[in-house]
Amino acid sequence: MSRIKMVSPVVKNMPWQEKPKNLVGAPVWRYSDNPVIKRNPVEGVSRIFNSAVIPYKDGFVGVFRGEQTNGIPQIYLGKSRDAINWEFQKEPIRFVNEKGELFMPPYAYDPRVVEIEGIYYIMWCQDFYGPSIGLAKTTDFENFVRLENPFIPYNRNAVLFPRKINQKYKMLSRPSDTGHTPFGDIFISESPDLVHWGRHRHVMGTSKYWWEQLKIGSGAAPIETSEGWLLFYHGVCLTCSGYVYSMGGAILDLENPSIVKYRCRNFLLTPEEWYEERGFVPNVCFPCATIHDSETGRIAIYYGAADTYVALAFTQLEDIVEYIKEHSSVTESDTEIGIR
Ligand code: BMA
Repeated sequence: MSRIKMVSPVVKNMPWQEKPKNLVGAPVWRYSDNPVIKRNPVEGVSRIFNSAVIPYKDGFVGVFRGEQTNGIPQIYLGKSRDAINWEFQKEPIRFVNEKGELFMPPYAYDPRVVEIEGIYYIMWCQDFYGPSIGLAKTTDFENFVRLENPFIPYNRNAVLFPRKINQKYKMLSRPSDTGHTPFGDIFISESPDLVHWGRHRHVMGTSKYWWEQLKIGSGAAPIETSEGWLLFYHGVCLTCSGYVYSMGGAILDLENPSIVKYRCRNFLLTPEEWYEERGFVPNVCFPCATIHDSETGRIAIYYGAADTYVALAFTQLEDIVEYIKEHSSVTESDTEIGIR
């Protein structure tokens, strides 16, 4: 019986493979048949990567970053029975405004999806006179209504918490610049209605550990556990041949998530396999979602690989929380409330 509890629904049909006996390092292991989404997955789309999935009815749905053959990313809907084999819609998701009129972002990438009180919210990065965060809601994955853009430019890597905290919606994000931002910390903002955002707080910045020394950004929606919010995020290192994206892990305070309780000084996953090291952008592991089961503590992590594929890795709640705690190194700027 696990001492650490996950506060979320039971997902009996989630994908899973047992931990390999010869695993070294962090307790995160790759799916043996990675990548789960390969090149040219849909007519007119050359690559799908950096995408998010969620249980829906008796299967799964996902919002996928589809790099169209004209080079412009849009978000595509996918459905699956097993969260491994996906069927994609042939056209990008058709977003409308609150009057029901077509309202497409000029481009859209790196989507996340979160359910709060029966409504599914999708967040992504889009042009709003510069890269910024787009937000939409759906209840049926057929009709997608855009809400106000939560933040002014420039911003990326937004993800909502899967429930209100002290009656407020909370969203992580990573302020940035117009291009391949060479800096960045994770912040949190709150809203009573998903329209008005404020009470911005700093959550965590880069660290002295080189794999995350350049910038970081939130990844999958935080998972509620008895130890705090378990966050998988990305950390970036600058090398003489470009950026390297790895996955890190932290645990945020449940009631006050701008406070970092534990933060793992080691990466949890770093580019090692051919599909992570080789592709449109080499050396990228970019987590955007998890599927997790509170009964078994199993966690499946979906991550973009080399800006070319979607790959899957697994971990187990107790193992990963213990590993993060054992290798935790937090600074004053992590553990303070985050306002100056
Ligand atoms: C970031 C984002 C991600 C991408 C990464 C590596 O700035 O644009 O979508 O995976 O760069 O190219």
